Amino acid sequence: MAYLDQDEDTICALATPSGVSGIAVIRLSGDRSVALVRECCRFFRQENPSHRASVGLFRNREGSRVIDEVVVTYFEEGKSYTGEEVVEISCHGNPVIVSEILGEIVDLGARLALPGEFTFRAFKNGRMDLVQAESVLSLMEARSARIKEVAVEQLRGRLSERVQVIRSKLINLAARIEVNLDLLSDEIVGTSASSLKRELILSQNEILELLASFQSGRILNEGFRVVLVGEPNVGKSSLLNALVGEERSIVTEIPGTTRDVVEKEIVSEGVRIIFCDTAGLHETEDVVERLGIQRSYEEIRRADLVLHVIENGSDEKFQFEEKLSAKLWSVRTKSDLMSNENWRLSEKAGVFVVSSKMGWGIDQLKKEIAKVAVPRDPEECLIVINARQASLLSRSLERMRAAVEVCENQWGEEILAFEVGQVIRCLCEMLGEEFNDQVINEIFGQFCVGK
Ligand SMILES: Nc1nc2c(ncn2[C@@H]2O[C@H](COP(=O)(O)OP(=O)(O)OP(=O)(O)O)[C@@H](O)[C@H]2O)c(=O)[nH]1
Ligand SMILES: [Mg+2]
Repeated sequence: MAYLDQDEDTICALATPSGVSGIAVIRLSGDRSVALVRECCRFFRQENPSHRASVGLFRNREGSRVIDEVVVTYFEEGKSYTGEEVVEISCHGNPVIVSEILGEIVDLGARLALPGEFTFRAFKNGRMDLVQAESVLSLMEARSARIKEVAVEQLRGRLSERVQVIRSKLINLAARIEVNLDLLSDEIVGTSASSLKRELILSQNEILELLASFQSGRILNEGFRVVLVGEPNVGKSSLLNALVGEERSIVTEIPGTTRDVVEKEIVSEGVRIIFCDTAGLHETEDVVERLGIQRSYEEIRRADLVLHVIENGSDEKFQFEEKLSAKLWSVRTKSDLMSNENWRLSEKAGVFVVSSKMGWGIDQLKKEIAKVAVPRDPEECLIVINARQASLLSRSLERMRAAVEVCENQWGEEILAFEVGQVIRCLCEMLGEEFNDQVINEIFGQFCVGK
């Protein structure tokens, strides 16, 4: 698959899911789009106004047979999604009709589009940068309201703008370093060194901030893993069921009921949260239970948040052997059986007190989880959600740190100019101003055909 080699063709594809539907939309892009569609849609005029739809019959190219009644919408070059001449044909949503229409168009000389080729053309024609193109994919794959919100903002260019601002500051800085290089005056070098360093650190912090948002982005994308652990019979499975609002995990009064990891994903406050119920942790000779406990530990290592579930009134006997990278909260269950005194003490100690049986404290716990999963702040939509972008930001940060070090140690402006230049290159690569075939194939190959 090579997007860059196939530039001149007029491309076509079904833009809606295949199968039976109300309507299906077939999209064409390229400078022969209108001419090709006119061969089959005689009602469709050559001198159409842009964004105007017209209705009529789609016939085979000999004109001998009607394939369907269709609506054809024309988008002028420069005013379309791809930036090229685009025509969209809306037909009845039947795969037979779709394949007949596509067959006619391909026979007339259009080529079936590669996955994501429409978006690739939008990128190539400067309708969007690479960050925006990637946001189209995120937008289509978004499985929660929050990540969709982030993707829409990226499509509108908010993240790109932030990267451009950082880059233009660095370009300005690089220019001033060049001037210093030319002048080679000790005095100028001396006075500007401290201000250069200040500015470098400011830009470094801006890059760091963007990179740090990738952690939130990862959680938005993959979901926030909350693992329920504790001794047998303390009410872990009951708590999972109460949190997800269905009888997902088996509950009995027999200790050692849960022996495998039971997962359930919900969306709370627009954030995907994956709850994992685990086997109760204790010393046992039972082979199946031991394997289950091993899995509990594996889940603890993958967790973003561990809920240590403790039964009302009992002590926190259980100790985690290894240092946890995830957050750890204590939850006291069965509060319906709790004495007032015990309740008071637990609340004071900052642990959550819940009753799965009565539903007490469950909503509050869920809200708190959503809050820590992805904190909301005024810049909440400026979140990096793409691994390629994060890795380029991470490379920029490395070079930026090197630049600050050069500045601090006064190792010379030539090296400084080189390092700043490297940061600028990484940011250009992020926006897609520098790219290679492989990167383009990887990015657009993830799209579906027709987008
Ligand atoms: N009164 C009361 N009983 C509860 C509550 N939550 C759980 N139980 C009871 O406690 C017992 C154990 O509950 P489970 O949810 O199966 O406990 P578990 O921690 O998953 O147990 P294992 O899977 O064996 O480790 C069951 O009899 C539940 O009905 C609660 O909030 N109040
Ligand atoms: Mg259980």
